Amino acid sequence: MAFKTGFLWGGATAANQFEGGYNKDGRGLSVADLKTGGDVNTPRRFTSTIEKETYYPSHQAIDFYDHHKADIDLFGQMNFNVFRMSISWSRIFPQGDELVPNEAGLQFYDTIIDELIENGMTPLITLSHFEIPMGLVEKYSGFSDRRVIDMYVRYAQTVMTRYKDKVTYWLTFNEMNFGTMGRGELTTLGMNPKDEAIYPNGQTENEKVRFQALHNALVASAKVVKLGHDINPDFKIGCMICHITSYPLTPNPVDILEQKEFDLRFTKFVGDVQVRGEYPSYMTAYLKKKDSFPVFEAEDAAILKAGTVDMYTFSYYMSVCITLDETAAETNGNLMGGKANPYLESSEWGWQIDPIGLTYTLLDLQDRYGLPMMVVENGLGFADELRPDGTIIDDYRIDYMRQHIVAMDAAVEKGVDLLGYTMWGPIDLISAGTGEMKKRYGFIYVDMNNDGTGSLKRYKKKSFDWYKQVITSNGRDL
Ligand code: P53
Repeated sequence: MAFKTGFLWGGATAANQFEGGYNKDGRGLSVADLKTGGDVNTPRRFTSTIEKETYYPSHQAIDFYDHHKADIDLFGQMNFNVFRMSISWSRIFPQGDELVPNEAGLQFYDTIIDELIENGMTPLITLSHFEIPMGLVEKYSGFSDRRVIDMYVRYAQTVMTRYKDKVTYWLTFNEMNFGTMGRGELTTLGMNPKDEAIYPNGQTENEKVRFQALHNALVASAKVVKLGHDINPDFKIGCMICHITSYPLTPNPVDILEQKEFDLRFTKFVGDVQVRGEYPSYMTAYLKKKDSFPVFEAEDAAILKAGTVDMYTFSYYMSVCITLDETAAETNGNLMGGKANPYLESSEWGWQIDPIGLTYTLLDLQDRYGLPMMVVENGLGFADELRPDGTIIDDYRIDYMRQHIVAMDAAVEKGVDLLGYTMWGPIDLISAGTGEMKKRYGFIYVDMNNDGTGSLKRYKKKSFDWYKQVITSNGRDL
């Protein structure tokens, strides 16, 4: 096994899927608080106000807000030395455009960060994980208004300064590359939800505005990287990309080219800007041709150049096949699209399980950027069964993770500089894609149903002790 000493092992979460306490301590509404529950067949809806009879999973989530001490203790029992979490922006700036932060919100994170450190974990903090204060959505249409850049910077400055001696690892935006599709526009960019009502299903009628908002968010991200380095030169600040690894379905050159374009435009573009500090020519040409190239203010090119990231982090769950053949089979229920790979099996949610694809991806990224990397999400969503005796036998999850850890090891042996691994959802939490509870990733089972009912009691799954052993042996004992 090749993992370096001090390799970071842990788990990853996001405030809106995990915390709950949505109206505690003066917290303002975030865009995530207006997304309804759903399931693999029922898409989540966004409602412009809170409907009385409707279930919104983020409000309670799994109530980490009231369980944090015991939950963090459990992570400590598995010997985590890193814990990825996001700060809920609207807990700190309830409307988003205040000049002074909400002290009670900050105190909540003071407690959490101290508990993590006491339990042996270094925090890895995402500043915006699929959410933005609703105040900024309503008043400014989110990042489509340039003024929101300064509000994001003020928020980042507040928390980076407060935690400068406690937190070293920061990510500016989660899976920002969703902004290139008609998907991330609401959750990450905070564009006016009315647009989503008019243009459902990610149609691209407002593509030009969306790419302007994405540009503004890229400028905001770069400003915060620079600012973070001024606050503490030891900070390690990363991009976070949803790495949908893709293969051409056939050796037909038209499929090869189609896959290349998908990979560049969706998977690589945002990371290219954040790592290299400028727009790649393939995207500039593509956007100009479609008249969607964003307006650059005079200082933007210099800001992007000055704010390049220290590390490349990404989520890796699956791979997809790309082809021009529209009749090719899809995998069931995969909200990502992409075609089925005859050599791979899929999860119940249509995500194709591909450990070798992780070795391939790490090599590809090492070759492209040469930066230290972290796999900050990976895991298997599964409808686990809680047996009457209180056990959960999740051998399938152990298998999935074992194979992906072997795949990371193979990449490290081939020269990849890998800093750590935070698997997704060490404790069961709300699914981002479907809003349901049934799609579980954790080592810790949470007794809760899709409609939010349940005791919220925590149970250790079989994988709990397995992961502990993996960490204790630094990835040797799998
Ligand atoms: P869920 C789609 C494809 C890949 C990653 O996803 C994705 C998504 C969004 O559904 O998001 C990341 O919960 C995201 C997490 C999310 C996790 O993957 O849909 O950063 O917030 O929970 C898993 O199964």
